Amino acid sequence: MKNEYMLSVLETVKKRNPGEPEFIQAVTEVFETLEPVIEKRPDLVKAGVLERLVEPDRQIIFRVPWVDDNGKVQVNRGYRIQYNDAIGPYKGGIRLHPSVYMGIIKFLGFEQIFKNSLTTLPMGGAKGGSDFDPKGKSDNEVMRFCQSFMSELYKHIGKDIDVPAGDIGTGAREIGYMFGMYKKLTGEWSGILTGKGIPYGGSLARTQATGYGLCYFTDEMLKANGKSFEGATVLVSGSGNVAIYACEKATALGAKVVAMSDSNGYIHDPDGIDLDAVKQLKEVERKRIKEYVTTHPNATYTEGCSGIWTIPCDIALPCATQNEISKESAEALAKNGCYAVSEGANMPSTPEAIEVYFANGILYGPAKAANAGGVATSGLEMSQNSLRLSWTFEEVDEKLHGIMKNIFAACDSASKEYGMPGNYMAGANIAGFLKVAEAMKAQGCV
Ligand code: NDP
Ligand code: 2IT
Repeated sequence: MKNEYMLSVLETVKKRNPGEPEFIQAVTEVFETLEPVIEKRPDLVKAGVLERLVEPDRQIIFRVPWVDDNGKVQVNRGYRIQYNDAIGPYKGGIRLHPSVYMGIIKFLGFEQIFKNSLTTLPMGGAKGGSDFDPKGKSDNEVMRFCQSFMSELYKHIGKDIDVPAGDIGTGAREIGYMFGMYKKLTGEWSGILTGKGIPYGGSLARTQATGYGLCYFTDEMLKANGKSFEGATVLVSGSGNVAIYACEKATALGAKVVAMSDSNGYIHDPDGIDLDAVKQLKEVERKRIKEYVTTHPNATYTEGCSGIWTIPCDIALPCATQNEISKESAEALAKNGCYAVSEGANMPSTPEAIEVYFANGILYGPAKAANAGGVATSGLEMSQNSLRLSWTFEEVDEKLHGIMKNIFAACDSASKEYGMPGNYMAGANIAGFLKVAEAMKAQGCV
């Protein structure tokens, strides 16, 4: 990046956010691809759009005390960053993981602004979470934590203000407990969370949406470049919500998924992953992925996460967490002939890994575009709640499919318009940015 104005804004971001490398990484990536836009648009410079975009509207930090099963008080830290509401109410998930701190919530909230813009639905950007670890906790402990978390969060959210949802560690169980507490505290039934259970206002296909949407986007990207899922060998990292439904849809589109993982290690099943077995282990029994090999003798289990990327494949779908593909892992993928990497997780590729993709002509589907199907379907859940209607699975899935096709088309056309054909990362950042920037400019200096 050579633009002096952009370099100076980035310098301020670095000074104001010390010790938050993930946030700096996310902002740097977006800035690098926006250079040609900013050079064409002095009006956006004058309106201070970049300076305003990198500074969240507000950042809320709160204490979350709860009582464990031994009667001992535990204290976690809760976060909600309401980043930008230029195009709609704040929207974004809640991450529950011991690694959570301000820098992670901030990078996720920043990316969410552009992702939500790409969906074409009216949603601003936000993210929240806590350093609480649901793993190994009883249902009652999880419930007490969720109730305590909501007893502060409820003051800051609302169906036309801010609508949280799931992310790592927050699934249907956690959303249910949080929703119940909101209702009790306010005496109001309101669609203030998405990813709700089907009996109480959830949308059919929301559970599948991120993984399915990832495959719909990837399918468009592959087809535009003369490739397809049909007969392809695929790696999927993670074995949570996004990974499971990415595996399901990739398989339905004719691919063979041969590996999945969790934070301890990965399984390699050359016969193709038996997804029912993974669902039983992860969704029902909440066990570790290594248990898979006890019932599948042809499969192997290896400790450690990064080794999964050394398995030969055609397509890699990282669906676990940020920075899970390093430069070395990207080089291993390239060496083994992988021709596409498409991101279900948020920011799973390091900047060095992305350079390796481009240097080797690997098709790259960036997270903001490729995993936008989850939040898009959350937007459809909000619409259904407002209409007091429920659409069928097929109706929601068809709308999701259409949205993902449009997102690919928007990324493709912006990449061409700004002279970087095939660079869908630049296309996603530019297309997502322009809509928010126009809205911010039109609304004046607020
Ligand atoms: P889940 O909690 O359902 O699953 C997370 C999976 O990733 C688990 O297999 C988990 O393993 C693994 N994982 C988590 N942290 C790490 C880590 N530090 N190192 C290695 N593996 C890890 O979460 P989701 O499937 O919902 O989320 C996965 C990714 O997708 C995240 O990046 C999330 O932000 C992103 N995303 C999610 C959306 C959604 O709708 N849920 C929408 C868009 C993006 P273990 O069980 O061992 O912790
Ligand atoms: O990263 C994401 O887009 C999500 N975790 C989903 C957010 C949402 O509001 O559905």
